Amino acid sequence: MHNLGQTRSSQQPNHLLLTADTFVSTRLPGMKACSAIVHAGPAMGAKFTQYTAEFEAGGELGSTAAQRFVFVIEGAVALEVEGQRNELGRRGYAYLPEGSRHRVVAAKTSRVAVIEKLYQALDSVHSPRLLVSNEDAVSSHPLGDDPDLQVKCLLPDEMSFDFAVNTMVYQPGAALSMVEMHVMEHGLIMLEGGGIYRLGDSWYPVTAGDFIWMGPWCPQWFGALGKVPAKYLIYKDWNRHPLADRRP
Ligand code: UGY
Ligand code: MN
Repeated sequence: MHNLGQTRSSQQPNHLLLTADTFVSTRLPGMKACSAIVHAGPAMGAKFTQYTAEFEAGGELGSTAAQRFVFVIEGAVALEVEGQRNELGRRGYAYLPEGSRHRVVAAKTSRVAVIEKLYQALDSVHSPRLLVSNEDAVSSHPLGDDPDLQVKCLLPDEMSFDFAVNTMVYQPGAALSMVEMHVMEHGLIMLEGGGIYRLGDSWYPVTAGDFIWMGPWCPQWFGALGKVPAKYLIYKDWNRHPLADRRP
């Protein structure tokens, strides 16, 4: 089906919506039986890269020079790092510090959200350690005073981390209480349900499988529609001075 050239995908200067019908797979160096749908990266102005890795059973990610965060959307992978083997099932995730030699090998056909960012060190703060966990093990808290909008912070609340990754779950009808405009950029994967995302001056219907990039200060608001909760995984740069990456 060619849909006569129609798609919900949209590329704008301060935001990007990518829907599954426009995904194109590519192979990144070192990948074996695995391909990447690259959603965001420096080529479009982002200071991080995010891709969905699609593994065949036994497939493997390549290495990275950056910090890496992986979240298992579907399937299961083995993470080999620091002489240990960790099984990551659905909603399992890991933070891998810059320079940590590791392997991510799929136990079966799997889809994994991968976020990579060059680390911005702080004087007198130790860089973060390896972290392996599962979203199910993290407790949630309401955003503001709305119990129908629950947030889970997957990384510890420590200055050493220069980015955050959270999940957000909206009960049907729940919405952000304000239009946010902030210095941080976002990479977002819709995991379940859907609704309406305001990005800049446009309102987009969005659903599970969509990816959104929001640049710094991009006006943003979301309201959940439908009969099931809407859930997304969201990245933001965090804990660093706005001039931190402008040092000559
Ligand atoms: O963390 C955030 O900035 C989040 N509330 N943004 C969003 O959901 N678009
Ligand atoms: Mn935000």
